[in-house]
Amino acid sequence: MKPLFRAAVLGVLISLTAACNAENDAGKAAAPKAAAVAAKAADSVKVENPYARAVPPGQPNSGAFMTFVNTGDVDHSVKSAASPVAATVELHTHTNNNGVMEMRQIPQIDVPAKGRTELAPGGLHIMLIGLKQDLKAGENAQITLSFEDGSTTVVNAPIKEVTPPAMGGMHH
Ligand SMILES: [Cu+2]
Repeated sequence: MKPLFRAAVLGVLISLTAACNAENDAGKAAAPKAAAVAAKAADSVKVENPYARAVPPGQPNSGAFMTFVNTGDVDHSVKSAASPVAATVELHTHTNNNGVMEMRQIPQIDVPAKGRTELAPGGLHIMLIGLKQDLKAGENAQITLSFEDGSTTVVNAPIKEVTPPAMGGMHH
């Protein structure tokens, strides 16, 4: 219990520090930029191989996948995503509930320092809910990712046909 609590406090302190820095930066907007500025999450986390799942016309939902690569020495996390192609965009994972794969929303997707986090069918994904347009293979879906420090990355995900993971495929 105690180490967990300490980690939580440390996390809060780090976020507080980050918030203070952000405030200071905003306050000094008119002043010349400081020489050294902490790297933003959006600069440290690279996005590799993004794609969105093509769906037949009339299908209400789809998913997008990509790999996050954290090149920095600080843990980062994706807190939310948005896209002009969907009314709602959520961060999701799959859990195996007695052999039944179920999806659920998660508050964030962590990308550890010097680490990578892969989003893939059957696992972590960005859920596109309430599609506003057909997702046709060969086109692109723009997705904006927001990180824990408020920085953002715009990803242009090619739309591709994706074969869903076979039911029961986990048992091979
Ligand atoms: Cu989902």
